[in-house]
Amino acid sequence: MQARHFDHVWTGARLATLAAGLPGLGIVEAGAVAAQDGRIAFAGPESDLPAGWSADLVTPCEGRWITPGLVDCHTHLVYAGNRSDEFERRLDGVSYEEISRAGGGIAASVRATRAASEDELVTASLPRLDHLIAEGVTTLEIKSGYGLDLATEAKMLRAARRLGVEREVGIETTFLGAHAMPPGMTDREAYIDAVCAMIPALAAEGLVDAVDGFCEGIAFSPGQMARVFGAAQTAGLPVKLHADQLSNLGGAALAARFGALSADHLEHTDEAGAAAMAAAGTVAVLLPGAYYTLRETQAPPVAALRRHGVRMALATDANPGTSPLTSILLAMNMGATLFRMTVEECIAGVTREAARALGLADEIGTLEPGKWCDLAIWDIARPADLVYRIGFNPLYARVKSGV
Ligand code: DI6
Ligand code: FE
Repeated sequence: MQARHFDHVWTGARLATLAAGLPGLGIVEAGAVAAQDGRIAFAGPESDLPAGWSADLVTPCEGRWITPGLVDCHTHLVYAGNRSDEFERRLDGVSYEEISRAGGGIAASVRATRAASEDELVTASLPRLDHLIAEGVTTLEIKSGYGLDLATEAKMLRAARRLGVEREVGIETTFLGAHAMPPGMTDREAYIDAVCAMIPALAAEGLVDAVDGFCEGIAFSPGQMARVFGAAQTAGLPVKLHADQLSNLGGAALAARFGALSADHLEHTDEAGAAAMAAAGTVAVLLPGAYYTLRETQAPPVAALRRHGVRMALATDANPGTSPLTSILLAMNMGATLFRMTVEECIAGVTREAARALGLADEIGTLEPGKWCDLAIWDIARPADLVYRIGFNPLYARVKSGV
């Protein structure tokens, strides 16, 4: 029998596989990973590699740790303009709502994003993307929502897709037309009609992987979001929701009712919401960057989510207003320190569970044969170092689809 030949093998590594069948992080000491045609062909104890194996390329890892490539499953990475002036005004005591009423906030980003060309959006977003990539991110989700008209939403989504061509990174796009009311428009139901009409148009262009909305007193009601979700389902698209961030409108339960991939934020979600999410298999995406920036005091109900067996992911929510955060490592630290998530939950939250939140659980998020060979290789003593340190990046190497 011919000995097995691989494209690339990483040897002498310690693996946090996150594999479903293994307890905790699925740790394998003295491990190896083998890639073939961009996918993982083997991940496990080096001694279990097939006898007589060979490879085009062998990389000795010298005891370094390998995790699945990190997944940032909730970002608003594509936008134009700069709102650090609003940050300064908030430090002077002006509230987010007052800034919003004076034409700032989301409306300021909408003006700048409408005025930018697609090329300018790509150029403005690349440094943010590069920061995530430098921390081992191999897949991220990017939302629209700073256009609020068909042409600009399409431009944002095209720019997001192009980022995945400019860099070796997987991009999932989400249409967030129901983010805020467009400047100058006051009839919410009429705008929701327009959002519902945008969905098939954008989907026909292949620009949309999922549909999201902001369900909140200052944004859209559960009834309005249900209409958007109905249009998404008609177009065959999965949904997700900014739910219960500032108040409890039953957003988590609404998301669960539509079989949402995820419900995100959840600071004000109650026991019934957690139970509904568990029953629907909807992932809880926790966003400590926004909680921190807004200096919120009510943390999401992590204990209830655990009790009900809801899967928890963590993400940056990178956006120019409430979470100017482009560090997934800092999001992990905040998940632990602010939300009391465990090290295991934080690491699973940016790998296996983040993949699940994107509907990609069969493709990425763990070190298991058949999945894309997306790896982050770390100069760390223990996995906890990824969560514990603040402002330090121990990434040694990053691999996307075996390269
Ligand atoms: N929730 C938020 O907090 C942000 N968007 C959302 O849906 C606000 C984004 C911004 O201020 O630009
Ligand atoms: Fe968000």
